[in-house]
Amino acid sequence: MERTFLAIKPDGVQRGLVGEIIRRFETKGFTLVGLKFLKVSRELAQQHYDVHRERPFFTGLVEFIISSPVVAMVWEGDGVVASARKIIGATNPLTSEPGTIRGDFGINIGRNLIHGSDAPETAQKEIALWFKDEELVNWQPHLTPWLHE
Ligand code: DAT
Ligand code: MG
Repeated sequence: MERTFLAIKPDGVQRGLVGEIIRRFETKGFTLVGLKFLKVSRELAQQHYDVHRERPFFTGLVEFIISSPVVAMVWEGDGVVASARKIIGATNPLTSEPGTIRGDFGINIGRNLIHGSDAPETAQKEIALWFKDEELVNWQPHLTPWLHE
C-alpha cells in the first residue's frame, strides 16, 4: 500500500490549524499510520530539504522549520502521494486553488503550512528519515469496506 510523508510546519501548528489539516486527510479516507509532534533538529531539517541546499531560500527555510514544533505524519492509501499533493495545493499559497490547504489558509510561499512528499520514491526516503519502523502502525480501519469496492 502506498504511503506518503506529511509535516504540518511551524506556522500550521502556531496558527492552530493542526486539527483542520489532519481532518482533510482523515475525511478523504486515507489511513494514518504514524504521527509525532517534535522540534526538528537542524540536521534533520537540512537532510529533509537537501535537494534545495543550493537555493537562496535554503537557510531561511531550515531556520523556519526548526523555529517551533511540527507535526510529522505518515498516511497510507491508494494514490496517497499525488492525492495529498492536490489536497495541499501549489507551493505558493497565493496561486494555490481555494479548497486546498495552502489556498485556504496561506498567503506566502515561505509560510505554506504543510509539507507533502512529491513522489512515491521521495516518500519512502522521507518516511525512513523521519520515522523508525516501530513508530509506524500497521492496522486495518473498519471503514475499509465502506471506502473500497
Ligand atoms: P513543495 O513544498 O510544494 O514541495 P518545494 O519542494 O519546491 O515545494 O520547496 C520546498 C519549500 O521551500 C516550500 O514548501 C517553501 C520553500 N520555498 C520554495 N520556493 C521558495 C521560494 N522561492 N522562496 C521562499 N521559499 C521557498
Ligand atoms: Mg517539495
